Amino acid sequence: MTPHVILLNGPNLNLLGLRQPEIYGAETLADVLARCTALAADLGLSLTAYQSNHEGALVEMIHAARGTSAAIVINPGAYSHTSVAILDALNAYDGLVMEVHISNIHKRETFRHHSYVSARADGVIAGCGTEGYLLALRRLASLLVS
Ligand code: CA2
Repeated sequence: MTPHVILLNGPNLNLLGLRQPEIYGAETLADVLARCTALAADLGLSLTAYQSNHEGALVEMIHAARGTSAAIVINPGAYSHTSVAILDALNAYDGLVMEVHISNIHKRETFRHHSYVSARADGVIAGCGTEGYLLALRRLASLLVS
């Protein structure tokens, strides 16, 4: 059976490509999702993507992945640095978790250096631009597709 992956993007990532291209690149979220969907199909994964600016909505999307998805790729945005609720939801999820940050959070302000989600993530990618999402999918395929 084709392993299913949920791609979650948190607050403000709907603005990708529209503001701050020097930090987050010129691609829109739609561009990124198109590349991820095509790569996932090539790798033998199916993919569903969601974006929300609301912490509770992200928690509910993680709950919905329980029992239906083999893995979650998540860029929690600013909630990375604040959200115990998202960490708790991921701790209640039994599949693989890949955390992606477009920028290198360790090269930025000190408040971005800690991510609650990293305590649960099976892998963390930061500073690889939007290519980080594709790298996360490649890692999941190597773990899930035989
Ligand atoms: O580097 C990342 O991917 C971040 O998760 C992005 C978050 C930031 O709070 C984290 O520290 C690192 C911010 C996402 C905001 O995205 C925008 C994209 C374009 C224009 C404005 C915001």
